[in-house]
Amino acid sequence: MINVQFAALPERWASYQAPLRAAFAEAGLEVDLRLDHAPGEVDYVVYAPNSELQDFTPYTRCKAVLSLWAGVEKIVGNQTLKMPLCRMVDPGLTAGMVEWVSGHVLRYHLGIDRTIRTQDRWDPVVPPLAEERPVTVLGLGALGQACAQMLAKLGFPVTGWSRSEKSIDGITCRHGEPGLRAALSAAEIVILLLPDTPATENTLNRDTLALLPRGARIINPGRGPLVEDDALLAALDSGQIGHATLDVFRVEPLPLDHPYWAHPNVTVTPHIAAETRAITAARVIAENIRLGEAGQPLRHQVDRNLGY
Ligand code: NDP
Ligand code: OXD
Repeated sequence: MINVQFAALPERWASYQAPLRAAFAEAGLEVDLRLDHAPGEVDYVVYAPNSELQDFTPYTRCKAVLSLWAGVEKIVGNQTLKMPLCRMVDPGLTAGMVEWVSGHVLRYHLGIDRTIRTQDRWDPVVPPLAEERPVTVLGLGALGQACAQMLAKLGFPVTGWSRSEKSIDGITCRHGEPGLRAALSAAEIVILLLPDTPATENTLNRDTLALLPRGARIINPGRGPLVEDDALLAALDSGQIGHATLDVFRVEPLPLDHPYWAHPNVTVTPHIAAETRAITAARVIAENIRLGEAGQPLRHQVDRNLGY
């Protein structure tokens, strides 16, 4: 019997319990899934970083912590967590992010706000074709790559930027510090899908925002610290940035007195770009436990040095 502890906000238990049990059965795993195993008897922890569990010291035989979240910045530095940590790569979450990003890119591209604002007059403005609108995706991981590929399918010339060198069909790939300038210099719409690490903090700052063509739009479903807030507000006020759609913030919920709420050229969404979906995520968790029990390498292991 494999003992699996579910450690997330209590309300998540109702939505995850049945899908996890079904996925374990489907994978041929005999699992005792509970909220309250004795820590010393737990083999795997299914984990959300906002759970009460923060001290892993008593989890002496735990073989891995399997996160339900893609972003692991809240847990990656936890010194009590000595066992492997895996982040979530879930087809349902990826599909949600692709839909959210595509929708917000098309809002900008087609000028949908202008159409809504001009319902009192016949004032035709024909949007350019997607092929005339360069788009850049910062981060070419599970989510960034899927979004970049969908945007390329829609016809946008897509540039992607990552830490390591990549080659992806239909995407112009840049990497590392020197690649950032090239990735930003023509981008009319920039999407941030980087993890929150010391190396990615303030990726968009006064200097990098200035590299963009005037009036560029920013879409951030990555993490708040990727953007230097004061620099973005200044760029919005000067017109260097035309509009920003922000889903994630340094402090969440975004405080009601934060200037983003009142800014006419900012759309705030409450960290809803993409959620882990219980049915598909449960299969990912089960597959990782199956691999662990078979002595094979776990998928999507976090590199503690890189922080993602
Ligand atoms: P991945 O780990 O799969 O991808 C991260 C990407 O960022 C990789 O391409 C990586 O490069 C790149 N990267 C990391 N550090 C740097 C750096 N210093 N310079 C350049 N590129 C860098 O993550 P996911 O795609 O799964 O998720 C991305 C983020 O999306 C999550 O970390 C999370 O913060 C956020 N998220 C937000 C959600 C929401 O609802 N708003 C939902 C889910 C996730 P390389 O490929 O070379 O490693
Ligand atoms: C995640 C998120 O990291 O929801 O999974 O932001």
